Amino acid sequence: MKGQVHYEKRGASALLSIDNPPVNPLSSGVRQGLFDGVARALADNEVKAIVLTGLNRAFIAGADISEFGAAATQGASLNEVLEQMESSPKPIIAAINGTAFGGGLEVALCCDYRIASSTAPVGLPEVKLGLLPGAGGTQRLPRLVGAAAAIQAIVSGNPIVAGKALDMGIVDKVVETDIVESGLEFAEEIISKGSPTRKIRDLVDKIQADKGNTELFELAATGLDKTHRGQFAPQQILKCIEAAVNAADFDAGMAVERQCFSECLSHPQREALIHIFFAERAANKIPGLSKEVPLIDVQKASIIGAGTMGGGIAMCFANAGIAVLIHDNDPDGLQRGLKVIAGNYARTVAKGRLSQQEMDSRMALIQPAASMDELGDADVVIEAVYENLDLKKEIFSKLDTIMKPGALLATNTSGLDVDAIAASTSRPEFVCGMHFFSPANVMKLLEVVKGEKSSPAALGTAMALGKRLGKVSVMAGNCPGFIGNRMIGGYSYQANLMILEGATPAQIDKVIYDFGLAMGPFAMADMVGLDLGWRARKMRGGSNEVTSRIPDELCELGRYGQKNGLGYYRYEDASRLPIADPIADEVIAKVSENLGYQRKSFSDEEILKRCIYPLVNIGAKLLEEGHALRAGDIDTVYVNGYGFPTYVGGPMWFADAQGLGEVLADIQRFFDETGADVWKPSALLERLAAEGKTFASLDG
Ligand code: 3H9
Repeated sequence: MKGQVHYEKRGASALLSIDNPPVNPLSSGVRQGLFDGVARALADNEVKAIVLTGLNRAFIAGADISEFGAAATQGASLNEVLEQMESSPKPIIAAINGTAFGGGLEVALCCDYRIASSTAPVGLPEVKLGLLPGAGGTQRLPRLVGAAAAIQAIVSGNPIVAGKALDMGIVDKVVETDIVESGLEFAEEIISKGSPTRKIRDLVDKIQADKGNTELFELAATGLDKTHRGQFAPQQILKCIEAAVNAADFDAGMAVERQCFSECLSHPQREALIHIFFAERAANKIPGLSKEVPLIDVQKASIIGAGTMGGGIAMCFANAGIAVLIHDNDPDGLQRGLKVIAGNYARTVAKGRLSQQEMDSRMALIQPAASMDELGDADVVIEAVYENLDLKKEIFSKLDTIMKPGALLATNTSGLDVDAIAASTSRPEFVCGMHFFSPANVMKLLEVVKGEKSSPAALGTAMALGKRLGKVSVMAGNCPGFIGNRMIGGYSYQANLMILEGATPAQIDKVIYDFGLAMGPFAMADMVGLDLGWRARKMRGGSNEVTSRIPDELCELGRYGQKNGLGYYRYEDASRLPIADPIADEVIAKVSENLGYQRKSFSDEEILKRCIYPLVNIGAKLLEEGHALRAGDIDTVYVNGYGFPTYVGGPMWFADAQGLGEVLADIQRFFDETGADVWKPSALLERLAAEGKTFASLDG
């Protein structure tokens, strides 16, 4: 176990500097180093105060997440460290240099004073990992800020900027100057006052004020149904904060926290959420893509297409401070697109989430280009026109003549052949896919699509750009639909088949909603508009797909979805709430009978398997083919791009949790019953099931 805390005597203070790069989690070496450092300072009569800070970019990022669920770790436990700090007769000053999250803030809350650099965020984000602050955070924060503010901070898990932390009373001082020197000066002041200590556990005023306020907790619990539906940890957080207010004393509250923390720790949601935390970071690491590859320095971007996607992508660049030119071959469309962008920003300003000044500077970064020829000087161009391969090829052959040498040429296609697009240029090595999800300025996911000839520089640049734009980027191979859309086809098809076989849209949607998605496939179809697909099919001269028959019939009857209040459901007035409609159900039953289906009833379990297992089987095929690099990449795509519940961990993690033997048995049964290609078991799934392994075991 490596010592990860440096000890230095500076005047009458001991300076303890945590050094566990890059973000100083509380690994065993840090815990032991803190314990030893504080013990040494306490034993030294010349030391009158202790200053604690972090080297690197964080103060402390929290407990070491990789240790959860692992074998028992060495050295002092976090509780031993915190008890020693809190009982220290010499004052301890946290000099918060950077991120202080989770256990990191809890360490600071055991110090007597906290000063923070103005750029340092603090917070208790454990809920995002299916946990709760388990080192006294649920007991100390309410004593400092009151129960309502503590609920807001801990249940949301959101970062709190230093200035706000000062206003809330979490930190005592915010400094613009060197944090270590400021911490030492602060310590001198405290020493000059006789080194008084100040323990949060002894503060009672705030929690006294909340005693008996049952309404606060009842309201908060009701709110969780909206903000944290289906999640375990938030309920436990409320229990702990209620104990902070109502338990007999601090130690009794701590006992409740310990119990609730351990229940969260052993809950499957915790494992799933931590899986996603590491999967999102692993997705960014591309085997064979060396750090030495020189990337394109992106200062300026260009976008072709000012529709919903192009506009959203332009906003992503402007939000990241990158100048962007946007072109559309329809001048009116370009003006409309700019108006939509301005409208989007204005709504954010109206909600108080963006200042007018910030909106103005972002709008100034987005400039229209009347002609494609103006785009050539950009370091990256992203084509975002509608899905037509010939049109995209034509645009890329023109871009080839316009764009400066060494620029990245990316297509935002959601599933077309990137190699065919690249082949229309003389520089396919600079071409790749950058598939944003709609609305592009909101959705976190970016699929970076590797063409056969895409160079490491092009791919590395696209991945790095994704990070700059605040996206979670996943590399996908060039196959129809890439990762996400290739898989979703199986899900939608099965849902549409089941309503022919006897299920109702409301039953299927409820199963999917209860599973944790925001809405089921039919509520979603109504929202998008049934007429879009219907018109497209008509233009192609109709479709032979049996699953098109119901939406076609609904459209023939003038039921286009939410837009005219009738679709698979009916909608009252301007409400978006889907109401099951016997008339639509009758239409469905009639189409199905005309097609010769014997309608049957479905259990919720069967519906869930029919919807989710195609994702698993196709996901396994993507892994087999190498079009997805890791099972965790697929899960990352699904939680960030398709609203799959994070606390289930993504489709591949979900399958692992069911047991791959069980999953395979169901897939095999569906295949035997239907012979449908989607159910032909993937060879990888068969191998893993036979070996008793999981998809996660492939990722190491
Ligand atoms: C907790 O504290 C429980 C306690 O209440 C009670 C205990 C009893 N541990 O994100 P990045 C790694 S729960 C281990 O790319 P950024 C990360 O995997 C914890 N490793 O950088 C990555 O590794 P790699 C509560 C961690 O600058 C590298 O550091 N705390 C941890 O974009 C860089 O990370 C949290 O939930 C960790 N705690 O963002 C905070 N944190 O390079 C979780 C990071 O090998 N962390 N790593 O891929 C974060 O939110 C972000 O990582 C942070 C930095 C904002 C800190």
